[in-house]
Amino acid sequence: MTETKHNWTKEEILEIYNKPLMELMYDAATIHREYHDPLEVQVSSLISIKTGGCSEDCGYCPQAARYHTGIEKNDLMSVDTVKEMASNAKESGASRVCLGAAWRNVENNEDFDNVLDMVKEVNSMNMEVCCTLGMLSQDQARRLKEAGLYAYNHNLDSSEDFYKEIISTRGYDDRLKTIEHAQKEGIHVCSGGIIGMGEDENDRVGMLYTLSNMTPHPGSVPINGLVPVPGTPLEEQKPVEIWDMVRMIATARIVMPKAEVRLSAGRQHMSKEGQAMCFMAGASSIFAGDKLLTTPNPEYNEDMELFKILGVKPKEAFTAGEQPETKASYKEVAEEGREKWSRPAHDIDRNIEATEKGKAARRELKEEIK
Ligand code: SAM
Ligand code: DTB
Ligand code: SF4
Repeated sequence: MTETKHNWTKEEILEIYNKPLMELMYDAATIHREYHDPLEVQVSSLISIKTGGCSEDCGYCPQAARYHTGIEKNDLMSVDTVKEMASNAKESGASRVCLGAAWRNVENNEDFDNVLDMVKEVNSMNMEVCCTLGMLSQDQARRLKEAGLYAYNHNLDSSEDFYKEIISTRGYDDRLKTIEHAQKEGIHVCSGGIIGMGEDENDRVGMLYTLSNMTPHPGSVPINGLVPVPGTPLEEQKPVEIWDMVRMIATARIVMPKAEVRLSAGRQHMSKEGQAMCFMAGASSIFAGDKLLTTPNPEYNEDMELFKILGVKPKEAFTAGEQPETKASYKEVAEEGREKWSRPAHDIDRNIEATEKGKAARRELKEEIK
């Protein structure tokens, strides 16, 4: 078996990324077969438990309150609704549920208590539970783990350099700190990013460099193609070329052989053939269901048709790790004081412009209502 390596250099990763595509796909497919059953695909279902109204300025995100994207701010979903949605997802073949909240970071409040109950309930349905709630303190990670959390999604999104051109309200170091908090509690880390935001190949490689030098490697690595949402600063970006998606997936597969490499956002614009190439190049997981968090995703029937054509089937839960045990102590808050997160607050012209446009659009709406 090819050894798992944690000291990749950027040069080595760049060389892999730039191999002739046919060679790159073959190498990735070979490694994929060493570590995984290529006929199994992990199916993960996203539930947006708290949508919109987010304080951050992430340039790609339709849920940032400051942009005018038409996404309404909702309250936290009820535990019962989450249970029902998870049960439907399980019936459709999903082995993992990912609960997403449009938060900068977790606060120790009633909403977080409810999220912990959601985790406990979905874990008791024998599904892998993942959360993506923003930044987490060590004690919050401990409570999530004790509630029964299997994985935590926290994306690096891009290289450290390019990150600064996309987000000004949160820092890369804080993202890394949150990942460390999850890892310390024995929670599987899910971390990847987005391509198609205007980054160059060095940024893509830079992100894979940071991820592939973590010990252990993230358990899953979502590769998202940017969904360019009107009203966001990145609204005019062209959908990423399928060849770039294949290259990114194949490179992730080679440098992190054990990870589930997830073909994530952007499938709505991909042909069946394009997606098949991504699976051939080492993708081993998808988000299924006709909605991601707020944007469309292929219909369930379309995915099942593709699985049939390719001869693949959904993966069982807990094949890469044990099911966590829920402990009553998840209800106890141990930490004193609040974690301090950085706020770099540099200017990003594109984000400032989109914010101004958002303000103007809201003023116009108010006038119309009067
Ligand atoms: N608020 C939390 C956070 O930022 O960590 C969790 C939710 S956030 C929406 C989760 C991830 O979704 C982001 O890190 C980003 O990688 C991805 N994402 C958001 N908007 C996207 C878009 N328009 N296209 C592709 N991926 C997107
Ligand atoms: C991830 O890497 N991609 C998912 C999940 N983790 C949370 C989210 C994609 C969001 C796409 C834009 C939207 O639907 O709002
Ligand atoms: Fe908020 Fe997360 Fe969207 Fe950034 S990516 S605006 S933190 S929901």
